[in-house]
Amino acid sequence: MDYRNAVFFKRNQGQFMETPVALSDWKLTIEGLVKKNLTLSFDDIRRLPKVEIANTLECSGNSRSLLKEKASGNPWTIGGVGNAIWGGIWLKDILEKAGLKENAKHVSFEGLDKPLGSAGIKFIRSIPLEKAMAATILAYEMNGEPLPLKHGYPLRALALGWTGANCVKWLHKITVLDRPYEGFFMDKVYRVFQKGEDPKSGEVVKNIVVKSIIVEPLNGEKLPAGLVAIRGSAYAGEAGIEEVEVSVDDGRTWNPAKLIGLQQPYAWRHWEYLWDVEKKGDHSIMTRATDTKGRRQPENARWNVLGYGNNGIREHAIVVHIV
Ligand SMILES: Nc1nc2c(c(=O)[nH]1)N[C@H]1C(S)=C(S)[C@@H](COP(=O)(O)O)O[C@H]1N2
Ligand SMILES: [Mo]
Repeated sequence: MDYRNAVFFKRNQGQFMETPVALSDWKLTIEGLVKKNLTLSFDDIRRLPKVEIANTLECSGNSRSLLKEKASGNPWTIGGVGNAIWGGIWLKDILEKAGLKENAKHVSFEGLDKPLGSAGIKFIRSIPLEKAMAATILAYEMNGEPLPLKHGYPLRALALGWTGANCVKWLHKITVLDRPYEGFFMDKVYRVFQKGEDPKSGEVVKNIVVKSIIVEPLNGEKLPAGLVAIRGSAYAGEAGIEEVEVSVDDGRTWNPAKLIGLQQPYAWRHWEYLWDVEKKGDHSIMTRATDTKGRRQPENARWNVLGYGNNGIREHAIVVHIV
């Protein structure tokens, strides 16, 4: 497997698929508020116009465990994010083939994976029709290889620039609805709410928010004085990255990092800052990204019960020891 696919984070609310479905048995159905139900084979999908696009996928709860106040959920630090070039088709093309009824407003996705636990709740998610028509693909390739089993073979949805929960894997059924799908994974989780509030009253987590992460050096690393290469990624969901700045003096001064590679919507951008350090002892390193819509990371994250969308500058600071 391509090494980038091998190291890409994986996350599942249900059971992981253990064995790939035989392509000859696999079908994608499109039903609900459409003029004509469709059943497509994998070959039918492959015959549609192909799109290749770079897109960052981040778990809604990534960085949750960096919050100062504990939040419930999988204790991610910064590893719940990855970027790949995905190949597939525009969802719009098949929705147009099926034809939308006038009251069509949302599109739900269901995978082949079995639910976890005795409640038997399937991971079914819906997105607004507008997003489905404008910027959602169904991917069958990842970095030039067939979509790996752990990432949804043979086909997954990718609502471009939106968090992982909006991107159903092992896709086999699409239903067009007149309202958001109702169920545990829509109503109880992936919503931003405070203690004592009804989860369903909270906003649904959609767009990935602007964030920068440091991947080199590591938090707590001991380094000799001299030139230290500080490197990482920055991403902003539907927007591109305009600027990344680095502070090595606890936020008193900020220095622009060099951005590496292309500026594109949906895709992350690598960056680098070469720091010349002589002073021995502990130093904090912080970064802040600004996206192409002028939004910048906040000093601290906005806390919520399930710890979604942590993009705080201070939460992502690291400390290195210069020896
Ligand atoms: N069918 C299905 N799709 C799913 C999930 C799931 O449990 N079942 N989990 C979602 C969540 S929460 C995330 S973060 C992403 C992770 O995608 P990855 O495993 O390819 O990184 O898949 C999403 N799609
Ligand atoms: Mo997730």
